[in-house]
Amino acid sequence: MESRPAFPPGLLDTLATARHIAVLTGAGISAESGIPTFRDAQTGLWAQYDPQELATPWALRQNPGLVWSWYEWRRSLVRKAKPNPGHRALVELEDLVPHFTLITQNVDGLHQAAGSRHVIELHGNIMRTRCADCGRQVKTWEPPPKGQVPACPHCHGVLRPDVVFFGEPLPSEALEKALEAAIHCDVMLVVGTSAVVEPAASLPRYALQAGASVVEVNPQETPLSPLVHYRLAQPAGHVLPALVQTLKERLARLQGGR
Ligand code: BV8
Ligand code: ZN
Repeated sequence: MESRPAFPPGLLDTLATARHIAVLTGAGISAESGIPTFRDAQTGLWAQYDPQELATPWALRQNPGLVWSWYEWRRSLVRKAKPNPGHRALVELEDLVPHFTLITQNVDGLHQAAGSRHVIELHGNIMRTRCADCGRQVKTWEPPPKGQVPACPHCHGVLRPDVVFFGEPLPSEALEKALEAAIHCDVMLVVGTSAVVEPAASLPRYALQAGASVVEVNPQETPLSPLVHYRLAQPAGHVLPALVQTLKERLARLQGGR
């Protein structure tokens, strides 16, 4: 067994006694699955394009062909990507606590592919397509002429990925469930997010205000780092499996000891 990282004192007891653990994930948890994050310059999507320029309703209207092909490129990366040990560790964690809520900012569906059953997708899912005009979900369409966007088979409107663009509101039910979990959880794990995109970035702050212990898993510092109780400055794909395994052993000892 690889040598396990020593975890900060108190972290395991906090997790072992938690009734409700909420997890908020960002692009960083999918980095080890080969999906570029938004900010890692060397591979990040920002390097080629600025998502804030492309992931917007006006970009889709002004330059539908470019926006559509950017998403088709990203979908090709998602199709090749597999869940990594970080995603799988969260599936195991769900079975160790009485109440567990997984909230993701990611649009790649890798938590569901890993086996997580109830995933709150704050920003939609890149593998789903909907019509920007009539709003229907669309599964098949005629391939468009080069550089064009396919037309909705129902109303001939413009098709788009079923994601939340910058400047668009988040799905209200998803946001409400996420807020509910943030203010009621005992512990919030914040994994692989630069914690700047709102309103998702405010969820850990609500959890802190409500008295939860907040654990950040991120090799880099973020605006959240000074506020959290515990920081695990390692890649999620390494540290989450070790954390969950250590928690499992702690819980077994506690149950055995009872
Ligand atoms: C809204 C789907 C209101 C699309 C996404 C000022 C100017 C302009 C706008 C705003 C502004 N202030 C606030 C706003 C609003 C804006 C916003 O927050 N902008 C930010 C940039 C300032 N927010 C919005 O527009 C939201 N909507 O506010 O609507 C409204 C209300 C009513 C009516 C009308 C309007 C909508 C936000 C959602 C946007 N859509 N995604 C798509 O994917 O194409 S967000 C997109 O970016 C991702 O989904 C993700 O959420 C976000 C990127 O953030 P991260 O996930 O954190 O990824 P990032 O690369 O940044 O960080 C990765 C981290 O992982 C790093 O810290 C790295 O160190 C770490 N890491 C790397 N490897 C690992 C790792 N960690 C662990 N393990 C590793 N191995
Ligand atoms: Zn339509």
